[in-house]
Amino acid sequence: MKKIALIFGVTGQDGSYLAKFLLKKKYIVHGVRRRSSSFNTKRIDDIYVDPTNKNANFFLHYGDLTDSLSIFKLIEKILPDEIYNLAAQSHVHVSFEVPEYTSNVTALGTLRILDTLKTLQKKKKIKFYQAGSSEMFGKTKNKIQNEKTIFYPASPYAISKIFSHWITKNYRESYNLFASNGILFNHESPLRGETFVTKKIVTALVKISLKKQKKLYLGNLYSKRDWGHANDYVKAIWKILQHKKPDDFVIATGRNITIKEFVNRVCKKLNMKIFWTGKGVNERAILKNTNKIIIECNKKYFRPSEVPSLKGDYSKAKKILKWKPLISLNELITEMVEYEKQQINQ
Ligand code: NAP
Ligand code: G4F
Repeated sequence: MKKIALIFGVTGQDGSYLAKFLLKKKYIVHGVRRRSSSFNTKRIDDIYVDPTNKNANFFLHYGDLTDSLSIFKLIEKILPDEIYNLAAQSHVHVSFEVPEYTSNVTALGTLRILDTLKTLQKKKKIKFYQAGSSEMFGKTKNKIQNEKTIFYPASPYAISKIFSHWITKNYRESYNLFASNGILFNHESPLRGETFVTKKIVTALVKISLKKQKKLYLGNLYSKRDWGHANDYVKAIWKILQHKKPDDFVIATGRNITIKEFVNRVCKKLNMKIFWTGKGVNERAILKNTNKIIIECNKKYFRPSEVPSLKGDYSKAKKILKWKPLISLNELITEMVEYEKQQINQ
């Protein structure tokens, strides 16, 4: 019998990589998409099949994490073996602008799924994965973070993720649900949302190198992030649910660099020679051969509260799940740059 998976957040970066991974593993995959006034399925259009096709193994359903009824009805109808909750208002900076909405989706949405699983557990024991985030460590003083590091959240997003983390643990301990948390550090890909910093930098610098854009505006250049590849990370997500017991795992690369170093590496990849000048919000990057400013900082992109440095210790996942990252940051940058060039040439 084929396993059945239900993915909340299937239209996002991780949802699309996970759906493709599970289809390769011969799962029947159901995904939840939100109603939107414009198409929001571009990341999964390549695996869409007409549901009337008798060989169809990928199905989309309308639903929303703010809507308990849609969640309950979908889970009761599909009765999957595994549920992956990847849905969230996932942008940290935006969470300061819409804190109530972020909490409703990113915190309460998880509770809505878990409570459905509790109600339905006599019908079926469904495994549950919660997409936790390294943002939960926030302003931690620990130089490297693992499953035992105390959380110090610095945004409405991170606080919502901590609620989801603990409610997942609480439902596991109180109702004996198979409910696990991943604590994933930043992971990127060509399919990353356009307003996250790696994608924003790569897209802009490729366009600048081709003279299709003049400038890129950024915020804090000195925060450090531990960046991996989404394709490696969805394998870890799957392994977390295949483990014999529910548990919580940090997924990371164990290395971090600043935003400025990320910019430098992308410029190197594009053979763009730049130098930096100025300080704070006046810091800028100048292209050597033209002497033109191509990067400036803008207050708009600084956050009310910043997470200065994240670096993950994934030794538990390595030991128990036999997982490790396979794609290096330089390989990730190369893939993102090549994808962007192709998009422009199309
Ligand atoms: P993403 O690209 O922003 O995808 C988020 C998904 O959630 C999209 O499918 C989005 O739908 C959906 N969604 C948003 N609000 C919803 C709602 N009210 N009801 C139902 N669905 C809703 O995020 P991602 O990078 O793939 O990340 C996946 C998950 O991992 C998120 O929970 C994120 O917070 C978490 N996470 C990500 C990272 C990372 O570095 N990528 C690290 C740690 C944790 P639309 O397509 O319609 O917007
Ligand atoms: O790319 P970012 O927006 O990612 P952030 O805030 O680390 O959050 C991402 O990773 C989390 C895991 O740790 C996920 F849970 C979350 O859902 C999301 O996927 O920003 C990275 C860093 C920040 O320090 C930010 O201040 O880049 C800095 N930054 C500098 N200029 C910028 C910009 N970030 C954005 N988005 N845009 C800028 O112009």
